[in-house]
Amino acid sequence: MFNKVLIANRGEIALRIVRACKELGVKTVAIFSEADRNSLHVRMADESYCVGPPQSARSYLNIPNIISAAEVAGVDAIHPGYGFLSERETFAEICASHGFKFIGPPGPAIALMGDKASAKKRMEEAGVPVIPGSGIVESLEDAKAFCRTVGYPVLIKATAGGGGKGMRIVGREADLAAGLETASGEAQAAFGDGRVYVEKLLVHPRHIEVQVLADEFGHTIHVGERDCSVQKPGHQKLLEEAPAPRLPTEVREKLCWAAVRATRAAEYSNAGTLEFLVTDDGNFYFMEMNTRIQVEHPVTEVVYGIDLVRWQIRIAAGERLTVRQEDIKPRGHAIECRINAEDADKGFAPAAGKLGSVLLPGGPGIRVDTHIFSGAEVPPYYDSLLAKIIAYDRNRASAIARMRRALSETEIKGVMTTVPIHERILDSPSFAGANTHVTWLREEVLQPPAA
Ligand code: MV4
Repeated sequence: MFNKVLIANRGEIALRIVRACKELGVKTVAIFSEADRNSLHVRMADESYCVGPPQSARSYLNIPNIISAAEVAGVDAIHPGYGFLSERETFAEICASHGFKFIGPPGPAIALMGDKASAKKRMEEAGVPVIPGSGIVESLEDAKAFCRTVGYPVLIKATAGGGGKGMRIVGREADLAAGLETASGEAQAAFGDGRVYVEKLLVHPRHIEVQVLADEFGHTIHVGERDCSVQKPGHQKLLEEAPAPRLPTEVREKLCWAAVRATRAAEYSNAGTLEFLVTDDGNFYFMEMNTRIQVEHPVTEVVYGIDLVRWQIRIAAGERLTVRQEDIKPRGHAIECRINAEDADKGFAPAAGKLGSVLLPGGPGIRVDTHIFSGAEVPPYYDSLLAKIIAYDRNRASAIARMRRALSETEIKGVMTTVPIHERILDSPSFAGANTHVTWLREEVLQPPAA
């Protein structure tokens, strides 16, 4: 086991990793920007180093300063958390070349999954369903021929895009040429790469992802699935739950095994998540693989009774994954609400400022992962996540009731937060009926249909 680990992150995930290290008897080194000098992860770590000014590019993305801190502190390993450098292959390689174990997958696996085209190709080779696509469009005639085979509506995507950027729906052949022109122009402007491809448009799919864990000896398991369909416009998750409701058992089993096959095909180790689009006809399609721990990992932890962050550290330290697939059985239901410093009534515009009184929920079946406290500064430089409230109970209806109770107890003065929109979501009959999908929030809650 490592003697000392540097956490190359901030906020709630940095605190989460510090806690996992402490429970393993591992010393912790925090890094912080000048804006985070009084942050909780700095206070909780055994040592801390300032790595630069508030701007991420000059601090949390400043590889030379982070590596220097690791050298000075004499750490054995570096945990990247999520965001920042967590999926940057070069960072993983630089850690290794400086003798620090990167707590995550091998660099080549990060690179393979970071390139959407290579990821999709590897999935097809592993027999994992992918969305039927045209491949890079070389001519209008080719595109027309593809669309005739799959039928309209179709979705044009930019190969350099991601997170929904550069997507355009085309409903009929007469609009295809203009759609391709516009999408390619926008992609060239946004990404410097105008290549586009066409896919069959999946109508109202759900975003369901599968957690996987693999040690460095080839032992790979899945740890069930999470439904992350409740997303803000702009493809940012707002609420996640496990297990995925309204998912037929045979679809769940096929989905999870496809994820294990895909992980094995990627020569992967450590924690990872495979994201799928799932349609009501029981089909599912690989979307992408995230080669990091995710924000929403706690809903999996509470339902399966497994500590994913601790396993990340143990796997990186060369331990065998002693959890067997047959031991993985979900108990109850968990929902996570992301409490962001954002105003949902103003397009989720981020808020910043000094917090006033902070009163966070507790009681049976409530976990709160957060770095905030009364009087804490919420800087404008980073993502707006303040806290994750995870409500766990024996079934979904009880978990919803428990989460509503927890939200009613939550007080965060000083900035607008997403507590009110979560209360609206949980009050929604279609949420209670698990009738959500990836555009549900925008279509049913933010812009509800005229009564
Ligand atoms: C799709 C789709 C429907 N059909 N592809 C958006 C982000 C990117 N990861 C892929 N996305 C989608 N691709 C086809 N062929 C619907 C979406 C989509 C979406 C996917 C996941 C989570 C949220 C989403 C919100 C809107 C659209």
